[in-house]
Amino acid sequence: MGDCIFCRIASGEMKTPLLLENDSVAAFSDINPQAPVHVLVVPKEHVETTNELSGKPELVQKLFLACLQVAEQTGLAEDGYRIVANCGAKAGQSVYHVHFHLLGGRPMSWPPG
Ligand code: DGP
Repeated sequence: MGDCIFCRIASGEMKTPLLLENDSVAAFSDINPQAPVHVLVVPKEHVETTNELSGKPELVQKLFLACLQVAEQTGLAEDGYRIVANCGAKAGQSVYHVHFHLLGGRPMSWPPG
């Protein structure tokens, strides 16, 4: 997917500091942070939405474990954090390359707007 911004970041084509990288997953800070720590965890392969993850359980595991690892790395694990995945237009997904938002460093209310 040549025009996908997250493909370009995850592949290293677009220079963005990565907080975590392995064979399948990359993590980097959100360009428009909604919390003191706001990291996006993405697969290296182009997958559009969480719907398409249903046939990829190993990738789901890797993505989730990467979220937990970044939570540890960034000091969020002890105080708490939120993991969010927006799927589709009604959820407000704006980049159609699966990503988990890892948010923390401030109190958060529930439910979200
Ligand atoms: P969502 O609404 O769930 O699709 O969130 C997409 C997020 O991606 C949004 O919080 C802003 C972030 N984002 C968009 N373009 C870029 C980019 O080029 N670099 C980084 N680091 N984040 C981006």
